[in-house]
Amino acid sequence: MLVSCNKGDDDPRLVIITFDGLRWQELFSGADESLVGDTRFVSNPEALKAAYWRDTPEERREALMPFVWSYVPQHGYLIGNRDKESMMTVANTMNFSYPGYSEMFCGWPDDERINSNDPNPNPNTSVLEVANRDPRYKGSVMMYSSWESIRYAVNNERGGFPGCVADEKPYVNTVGARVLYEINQWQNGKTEECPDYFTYGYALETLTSAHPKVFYVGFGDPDEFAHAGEYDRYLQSLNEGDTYIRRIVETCEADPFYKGKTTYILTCDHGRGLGPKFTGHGGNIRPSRETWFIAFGKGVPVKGETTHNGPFFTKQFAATIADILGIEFTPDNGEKCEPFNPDFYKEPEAPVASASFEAVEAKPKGRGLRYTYYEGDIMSVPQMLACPVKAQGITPEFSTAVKKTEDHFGIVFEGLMKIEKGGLYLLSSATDDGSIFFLDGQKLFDIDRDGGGYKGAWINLAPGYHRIQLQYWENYGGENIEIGLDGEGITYENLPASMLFYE
Ligand SMILES: [Ca+2]
Ligand SMILES: [Ca+2]
Ligand SMILES: [Zn+2]
Repeated sequence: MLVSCNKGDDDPRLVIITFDGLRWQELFSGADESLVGDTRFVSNPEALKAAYWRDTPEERREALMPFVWSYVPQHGYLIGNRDKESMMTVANTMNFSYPGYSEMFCGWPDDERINSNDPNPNPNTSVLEVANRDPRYKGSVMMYSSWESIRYAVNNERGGFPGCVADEKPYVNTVGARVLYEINQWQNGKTEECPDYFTYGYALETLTSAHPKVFYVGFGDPDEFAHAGEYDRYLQSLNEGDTYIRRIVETCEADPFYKGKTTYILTCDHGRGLGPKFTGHGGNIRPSRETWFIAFGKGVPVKGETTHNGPFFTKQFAATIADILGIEFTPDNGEKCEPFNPDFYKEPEAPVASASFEAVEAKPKGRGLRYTYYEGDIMSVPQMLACPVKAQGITPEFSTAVKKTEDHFGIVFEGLMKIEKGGLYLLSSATDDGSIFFLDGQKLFDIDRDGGGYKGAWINLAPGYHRIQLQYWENYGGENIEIGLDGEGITYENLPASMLFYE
C-alpha cells in the first residue's frame, strides 16, 4: 500500500511541514544522553533534564514532542528510527539544506548543479509547480518558510504560486499577518531567516483565511540553534515545533474545508553529526544524510512507528506529494520514484571488494604519522603543495590539532596503517575542506574541492602494514578529518593511534 488511497479522490487537501536539520535521534528517542548534561552546549543542565530527560527513549520523546507521539501513531505512520532498523537517507551527497529541499520537492539529487545554499532559482521543476498547473489546484498552492532559500528551491515564482519567507511582506492580508509582519520588522529587520514563531503565525493566518488546498510550511529554528551550539534551545525548538504541528492540525480539523479531507506529511532536509558534532552537517559528516518521514490523516495507513523497513530516500517525497494529489510528476532526470510505502523492505546487498591490497615492506620507527604543515590561501591540493612549509613533525593521528591558525592551512600526513586481521573493509575519508587520500601508492579518494565531502570503498586488506598518505587543506569555517575503517569486527570513525606508525 502506498502512502495514500487518494487516487480517485478529486478534491484532496495536503499540508506539508518540514523542519530544517531536525535529527531522527531526537524525534524517536528524545533528548540525547551525551548532550543533555554537557555544559558546552547547555546553559542549565538541571532545568533541561527536568523538562526532557526520562528513563526510556519512549518517555523522552513523549516529553519532547507530546503531540506527535500521542496523535501520529493513531492516525498514520513514522519512518526513520534507525535504532529499529527503519532506514531513510537523502540521495544527495551534500547533506545540507538547499540540496535537501531540492531533492524532496524536485524528486532527485542534482549534485552537479545543486551544491550551494544561495537563494537562486532552482533549474529543476518542483512538484509544487506541477500541482499549480493542474486546474484542480491552480491558485490553491501556497507556502511560508522561515528561510528564504526554500522559496527558490521550490520555484514559487516560476510556478506562479505565493511564497513568503523571512522578512518579506505576507501575501495574506489579515490583521494577524500584518501584526506579525510589523513585529518581525521591528525585531529583526532585513534577514535571510525569521524565527519560527512568525512562520507558524503566518501558516495559521493562511490556512484560516485563504484555504489553500496544498499548503507548505517550512520551519528552521532547529538548524539555527544546533549550528549555534545551543542544544537546550535546539530541544526547545523541537518542543515548540510539536505545538506548531498540533495547532495546525487542530485548526484544519476544526474547519469544514479541511476536516477529514486532509493528508499531513512531514520531513527534514538533512540530519546532523553525532555527539558534540550535532552542531554540524554536510558531505563530510556521514550521519547527517540520515532523515525521517511522517504521514497521517486522510488516506494514510495507520501503522504507527514502523520498523525493519527501507531503505527510503528523501527524493520519494515529491512522488508522495504527486500520489496524494493524483497528479503526474516525473523528475527532470526522467527517473520516477515510488511514493513512500511503509511496508517496503529490501535486503541490503552484501558488499563486494573493488580492489585488493597486499601488505608493503616497511620499517616502522614509532607510533604516529609524519606531517608537513602549510599556510596560504589554499583551494586545492596542488595549490597547497606550492605553499611554504611552516612546520613538520610527528602527530599521533589524523586531526587538525597541529594547525597554527583557524583557517587557510594545509597538512600532508604520511605513515603506515597496521592491519591485524586481513579481510574485507570499508575504508573511508571524510574531510572539510578538500583532500586526496592514497593507499599503498594508489590514489583512492579524491575530494579535492571546497567544502570537502565523503568517499568510501570496500577493499580487501592483507594483514601487515599499508602505506597511507592524506593531502588535506582547509579554506575557512569548520574543519574536520576522519579516515574511517569498518569490517572484520572493528568500527572506527577515525583510525586510532594504535594502528598508525611512521617510517
Ligand atoms: Ca577553520
Ligand atoms: Ca572549512
Ligand atoms: Zn544547517
